[in-house]
Amino acid sequence: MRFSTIEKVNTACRLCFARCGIILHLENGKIVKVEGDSDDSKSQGYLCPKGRAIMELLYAPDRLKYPMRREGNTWKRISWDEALKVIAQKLKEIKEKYRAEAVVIHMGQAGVAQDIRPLIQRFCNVFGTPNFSSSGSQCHLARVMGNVLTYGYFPVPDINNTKCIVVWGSNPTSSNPLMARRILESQKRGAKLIVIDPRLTPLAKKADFHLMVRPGTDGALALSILNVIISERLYDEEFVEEWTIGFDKLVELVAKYPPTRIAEMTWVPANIIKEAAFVYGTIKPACIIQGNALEHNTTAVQSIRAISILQAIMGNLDVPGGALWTRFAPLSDITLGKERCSKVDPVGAVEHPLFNEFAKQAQANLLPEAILTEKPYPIKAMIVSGANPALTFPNTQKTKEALNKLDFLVVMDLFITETAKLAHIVLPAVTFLERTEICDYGRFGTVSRLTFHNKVLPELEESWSDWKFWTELAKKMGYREFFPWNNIEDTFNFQLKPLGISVEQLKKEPSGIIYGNKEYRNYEKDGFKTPSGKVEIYSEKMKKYGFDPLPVYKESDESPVSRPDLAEKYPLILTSGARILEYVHSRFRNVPSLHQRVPEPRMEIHPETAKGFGIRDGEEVTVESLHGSIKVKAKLTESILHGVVQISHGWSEANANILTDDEARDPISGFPPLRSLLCRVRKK
Ligand SMILES: Nc1nc2c(c(=O)[nH]1)N[C@H]1C(S)=C(S)[C@@H](COP(=O)(O)OP(=O)(O)OC[C@H]3O[C@@H](n4cnc5c(=O)[nH]c(N)nc54)[C@H](O)[C@@H]3O)O[C@H]1N2
Ligand SMILES: Nc1nc2c(c(=O)[nH]1)N[C@H]1C(S)=C(S)[C@@H](COP(=O)(O)OP(=O)(O)OC[C@H]3O[C@@H](n4cnc5c(=O)[nH]c(N)nc54)[C@H](O)[C@@H]3O)O[C@H]1N2
Ligand code: SF4
Ligand SMILES: [Mo]
Repeated sequence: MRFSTIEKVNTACRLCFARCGIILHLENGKIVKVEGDSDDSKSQGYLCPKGRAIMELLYAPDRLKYPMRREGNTWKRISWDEALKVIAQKLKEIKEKYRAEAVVIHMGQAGVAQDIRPLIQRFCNVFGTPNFSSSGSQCHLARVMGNVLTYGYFPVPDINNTKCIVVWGSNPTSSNPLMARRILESQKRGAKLIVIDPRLTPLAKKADFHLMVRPGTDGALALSILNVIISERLYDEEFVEEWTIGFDKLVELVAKYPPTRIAEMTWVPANIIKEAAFVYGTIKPACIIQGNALEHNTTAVQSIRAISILQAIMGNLDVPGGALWTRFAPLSDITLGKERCSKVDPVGAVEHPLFNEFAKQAQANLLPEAILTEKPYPIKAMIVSGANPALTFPNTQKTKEALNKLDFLVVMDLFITETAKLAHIVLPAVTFLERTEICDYGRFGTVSRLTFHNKVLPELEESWSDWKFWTELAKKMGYREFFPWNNIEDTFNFQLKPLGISVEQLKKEPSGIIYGNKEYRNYEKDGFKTPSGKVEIYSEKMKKYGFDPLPVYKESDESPVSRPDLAEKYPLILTSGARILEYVHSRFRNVPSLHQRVPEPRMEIHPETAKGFGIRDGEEVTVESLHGSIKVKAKLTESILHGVVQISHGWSEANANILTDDEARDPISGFPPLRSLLCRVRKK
């Protein structure tokens, strides 16, 4: 690709879901400046520190530039052809000796997700392994399950048009700054703001109500709010009558959750539960932002179901300002899941059959155990694409042991990560600026938009896009008939067919095409997409799978209430993984400007709690859980509940997942309790 001396290119930053508009200044094909695009309607010129560091990321000296093979402790450069040959041969050998399911392909949360996931699933289906897995095992799918089981879709909160916003277990100021900004703008227009979080987040500081909930007790809190709303008859009686099943049983269930009793359990004062419930119950429309924190405990799906039911009985489903039903673009399904899906169960299907029905993939949190025990069958090889399980999976010790046990591990990444260090082969990936992508903005509100993002820069040295790797590997394996595409645009054209447009047409629309306008109350046409066509407060499907059909609350497996015996020795509650604006999970610790801003991990602890252990601010302490221990510096802050500590994940020097558990999972989703464990701290 050639460029004139100075050129400006408009595109979107895809380092996080906010996707801010950016303008790149290119000089002789090299980016010399990145600025926020003030004409972008979503971001209006905003760039977070990560966006401002794009050049550092792109031109990082330690970026992988060519495939490498590990020989003992050193890496040897190899050609792509050799890499593909070795991988194809190994996969075939393993398939012959142990069957196809002995190969696992895990895809992480990196930018690979949107268009590459179905391509990797296609590869798995052609190869014959049911063991495709993804970061969906720790992210998003438990929320999808809770909402879909209740009313058949996963809603988008209509923040811009609402009168009341509940931010529940989410901190968009760090995780999606554009969303945080929209929340504050909506508040300025008069919307009430309720934040439910054990930490005093920036939004909590500005909220009308901040419910500082004990981690893991959100389900009980939701039932208590329902108790107030039902006993005060604040709910939408007409909607409940016409569109729900099981309301009478809910009335019985929530009677056991009066704020006076639940205050003790959740640590939220009873008057605050009551007042917040009253505000939420009397202001319409209202929407709830359901955060990732809700998924990381052993009662995840049921808690999310209780919250879903709350927004349903208030009549807030699919109304302007409520919980919108938006669709993704109807692209052709390229996974071959219907035609060629393996008959063998993926890992985790027996333990979490409902997750398997929803996700049709392996439950990644069970992979390390399966690799180590060879149950339900031997697993011998793994390809990891855009993930760093050595830092992001629960129970790092077990995860690393399992990765080490594999006969063959391939990692495709931008850098030598903690996971790549364990690989036999590493493959150099490209950044979002060095590849062509289609982005679906269907989940961003009332307009469903699909955009095309052209490749801005050539691939760095011998790095390849994930698309190229999977397509070339497929060809090397002899699967050309299933991977007939010569370039990514061919694949896109195939996917775009149901929309009746081509890549060429999409390219001509810099702000994308709108493929669906929002209509409200979709359920009035053909009912809810649940077995009964109604909102299932009582779910026969849950019952069929052996779960409680009502959104019952169960204490976390490790908590001062469920295990007072353990709490004597481990008196603190650990929640991990609060997002840091500068980093995405384990990424960017090697980017100097970001590292300078947040140079080291910290354990957040309330000064009162710290005092009890004689711990000073900045002092290095040992944190111990039942699963492991790490050393980390303490950060004393009034912004966290007394008795709770928080450690963000993704740091190799103080890896929070050494403390987390892979065994006590939410039975419905298989999600791990990353936000609700017991721990203790002591001076180093
Ligand atoms: N900068 C940055 N942005 C990101 C990411 C990143 O790593 N970095 N990751 C992306 C991904 S994959 C995801 S899933 C999202 C997640 O983003 P969000 O959904 O916003 O979730 P988190 O930031 O993980 O956690 C939000 C809040 O939950 C609180 N919390 C902890 N435990 C509990 C609990 O038991 N109950 C309640 N109610 N609150 C609790 C924490 O104090 C924290 O403030 O962010 C995305 N955006
Ligand atoms: N304790 C604790 N653990 C957690 C969480 C928590 O809250 N607490 N959150 C969980 C959640 S919600 C999630 S989503 C997971 C995320 O888990 P992972 O997906 O494992 O997280 P990342 O560290 O973002 O790993 C992504 C890797 O992909 C690489 N990469 C970036 N772009 C590309 C690309 O285009 N192609 C390829 N091949 N590679 C690329 C990056 O360099 C990085 O190494 O972590 C989970 N782990
Ligand atoms: S918030 Fe930051 S990382 Fe996310 S899209 Fe915007 S500039 Fe990029
Ligand atoms: Mo996530």
